[in-house]
Amino acid sequence: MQSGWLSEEFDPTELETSKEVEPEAPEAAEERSGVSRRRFLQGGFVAGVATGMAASGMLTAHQHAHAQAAAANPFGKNWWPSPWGPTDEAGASNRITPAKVLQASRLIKSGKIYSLGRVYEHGIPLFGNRHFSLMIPGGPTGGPFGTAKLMYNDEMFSGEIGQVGTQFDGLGHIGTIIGNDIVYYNGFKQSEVGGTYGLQKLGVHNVKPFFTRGVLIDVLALRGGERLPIGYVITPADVQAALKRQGTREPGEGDVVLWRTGHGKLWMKDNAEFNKGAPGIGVTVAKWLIERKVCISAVDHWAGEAVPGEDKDRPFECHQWLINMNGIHILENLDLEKLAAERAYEFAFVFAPLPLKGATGSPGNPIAVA
Ligand code: UVW
Repeated sequence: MQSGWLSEEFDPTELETSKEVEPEAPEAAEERSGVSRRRFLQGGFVAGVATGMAASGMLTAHQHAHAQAAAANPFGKNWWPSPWGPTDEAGASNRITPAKVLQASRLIKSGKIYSLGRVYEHGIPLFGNRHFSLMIPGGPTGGPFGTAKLMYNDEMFSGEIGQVGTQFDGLGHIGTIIGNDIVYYNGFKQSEVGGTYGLQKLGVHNVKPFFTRGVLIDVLALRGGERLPIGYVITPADVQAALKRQGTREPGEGDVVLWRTGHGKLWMKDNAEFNKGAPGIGVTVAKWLIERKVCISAVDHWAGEAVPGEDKDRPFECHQWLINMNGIHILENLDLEKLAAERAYEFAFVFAPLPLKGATGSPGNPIAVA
């Protein structure tokens, strides 16, 4: 890892806690034990401290309960409140400021629009048992109306509307079990988030529209071949080399990073191979994105990250680091081939998630304007 790859500035352990969720005690345990904050991030350390202190009688029952709850947090430490306060539900979309919009608009040189979304249709690859169905009832659905004999068609749709095809992951999509609860972005608990007819908190309708700088990082062009192999984890060295090769400035605050792996070439050509796994970022590069305060990490396949990733026992862990802990969205199943072919590495990125109340994500057609 290069020095500065994960700077001292980013550390979710620095965040204060405010919501009433069990694992709030590690600070206290930490102070008592004199253990450095950073070491709490290291696997197994918290559990060891809690158990050790309890065994030696150093903790009261209450303290012990808290320390055990902290031990149950797979990340060892709370990640809330968010940088936008304890009630925020918009996450990194808050980074799209008027200044950011103006900066992005200056990247438009030719006015060429690249459509990055996939067509939603029968036969697209789907994750697990998700489904997609669109039918036209009636054929035609209704009419005729009036003497001019107007006829019309509607469509009937069913499916996980925010989680099929080109999909934008909202902040209610991913949670982490801590003790007896599931904890989401900004410390919201399952009891606050859950809702039969849509999430009560963190629904995708809370996300602000994106008009910002987009940066394509073409790792496939760097590494060569038809596509990166399944399970290939993009390294920090890959990122730096790809940016250098392209002559592209590093991503910064509020930017969208789009990763080209080539895995998307399998889309509807070999769905079985497509769904087997994916190349992509691992937690190391996810932390680099967090450090740079980007607002979306986007990719040309279903998984959003490498599958399997850096740690095979922690599948989809980038989803936790980005969405759950830092409010950074993941955008999946983009078609990045045209951007790559025309070497459009930097552009204005535009996407407005559908304001589907209480949904976990959104379909849509993001565009790049170069
Ligand atoms: C999961 O991570 C479960 O889903 P997706 O990759 O579609 O966001």
